[in-house]
Amino acid sequence: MADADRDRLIADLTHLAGTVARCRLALDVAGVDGARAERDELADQIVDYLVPRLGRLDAPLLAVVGGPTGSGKSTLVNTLVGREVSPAGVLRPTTRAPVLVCHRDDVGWFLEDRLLPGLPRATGQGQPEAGAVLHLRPVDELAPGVAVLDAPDFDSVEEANRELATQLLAAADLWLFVTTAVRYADAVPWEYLGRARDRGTALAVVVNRIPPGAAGEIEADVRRLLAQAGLGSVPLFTVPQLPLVDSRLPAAAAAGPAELLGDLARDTQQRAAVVRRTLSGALASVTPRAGRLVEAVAAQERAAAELRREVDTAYGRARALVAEGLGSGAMLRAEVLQRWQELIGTAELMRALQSRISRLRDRVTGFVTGRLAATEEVAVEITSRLARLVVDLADRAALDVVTAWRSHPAGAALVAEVGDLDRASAALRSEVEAELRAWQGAVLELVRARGRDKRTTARVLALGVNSVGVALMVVLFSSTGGLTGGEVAVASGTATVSQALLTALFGEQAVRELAEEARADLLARVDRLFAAEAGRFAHRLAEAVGDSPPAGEVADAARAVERAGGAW
Ligand SMILES: Nc1nc2c(ncn2[C@@H]2O[C@H](COP(=O)(O)OP(=O)(O)OP(=O)(O)O)[C@@H](O)[C@H]2O)c(=O)[nH]1
Ligand SMILES: [Mg+2]
Repeated sequence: MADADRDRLIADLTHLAGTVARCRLALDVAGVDGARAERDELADQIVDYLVPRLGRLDAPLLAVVGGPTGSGKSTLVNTLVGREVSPAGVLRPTTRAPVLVCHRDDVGWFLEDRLLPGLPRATGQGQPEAGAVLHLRPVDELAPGVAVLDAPDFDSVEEANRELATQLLAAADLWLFVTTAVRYADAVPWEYLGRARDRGTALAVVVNRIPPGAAGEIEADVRRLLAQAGLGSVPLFTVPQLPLVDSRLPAAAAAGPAELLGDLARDTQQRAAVVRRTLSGALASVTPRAGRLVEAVAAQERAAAELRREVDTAYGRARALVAEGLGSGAMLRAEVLQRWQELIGTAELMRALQSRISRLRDRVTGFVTGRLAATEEVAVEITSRLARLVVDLADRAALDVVTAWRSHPAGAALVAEVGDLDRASAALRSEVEAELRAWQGAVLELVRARGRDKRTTARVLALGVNSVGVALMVVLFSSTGGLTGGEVAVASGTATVSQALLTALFGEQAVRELAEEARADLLARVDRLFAAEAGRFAHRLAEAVGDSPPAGEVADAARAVERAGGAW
């Protein structure tokens, strides 16, 4: 592969790892735990292994010794080196931080922290401390070219151990799987072996602590299991159960694995072949793994859409009920309407409207005197009733969403801490009132603007813009019939006189338009208020989802790697 192609592949892999790591998978949908683990493993393996390995194909081969706790991994490593480099012990688990043993000449590469860049290095000779620190042990006893890493176990009660072991195995050029005569059939190790098989990781199996005389039988059984798992060609070594000296077996007991590592150290080509094989396998595994992640991200998007739909439904319902409520007559109490009607419903006023403007001015004096209090009363009435309706419906919508989210697998966690989310926000009432006052102002503006010709303007001014505006609101709130002209005559007395007043001023068609405009404006304002209320839920969701990339972005990043990796 040409350098430029390799650089391209490295850049695309780096981009993919970043994209993968940003996938939050925050919503609890079915299978999300597995998807989260797979996301971490994929991002880690790219950063920990693929990128540094592609960057330096000739770097020392890393053999990671992994397996269940107490299987004798540390004992085997000590035996291979010929002295104690990683303490073995009776407490389970013993090894809690990875210990990497290599020839002195190779330590530079591992110190560079290109490989496993997230793990800080420690080079002291003391007892390794627990934690995600890579302890480096440069020695003369191992040949240059091959490093051995004693990993924490992957089946212990320590979750940190398991995660670290998984991460280390994904960084291995070669995996030395250590198990024992007693435990080789355990389930967990076979899951890991299956993963190594799927990713094409170079692998050798060591069965430790074989009782005298049982080697043949156990070896045959393990081979059978390996073949069943599609790992029939994997090298298999058996190590007899022997007394230990200084935490080590006699060197001859581990001759098989020692020879394997020795050969790799000696033979550059063989070493390069192992590296290539694992690297190709890991690279080939990226596409299907990223594909599964894309699926998981898409499932998150579907869940988010479902949750958003619940919000839309609840607030859509609230909006419809407001629209319905406007024409139901519920916004104005009968006695308020009554006073308003008494004021404007006089035959005298209607006659005055028909008369010349100078006469009108003279004849509406009584109306003008009474009008201030009555218009104010109607305006206040509308504001408070409507505000209550909007807030009540917002309360109900909020509770509806919380209830719906609670019963949705992905929503429950989002409303676990419900706070004040199950009711309208505290500031809503004053916001609604302010918005309604603004709307009333806009209605007056509408009325004022309608008086296009001089005559109408003069009449509107003579009656008072406020009164005409209130007449319009009354028409609007008395009955939806107010919008359809003629039928309204029988619908409501107050609306009728208001309508008559307005019709006398503007004409029937213009009244209809005015009412429609005022109604649309009001509903638009209510929509904005509800949108802000619904926004609180959208915010919760957005907080959980964060800047998680969309499925398409992950798919694109994966495709780029697939294209760039094709030449490999
Ligand atoms: N007699 C004998 N004891 C062994 C042998 N292999 C391991 N042991 C003992 O088994 C125990 C576990 O060995 P370790 O090498 O610490 O096992 P490990 O796989 O590194 O365990 P963790 O670090 O906990 O994952 C120790 O007490 C060892 O002394 C062996 O071949 N013979
Ligand atoms: Mg150990």
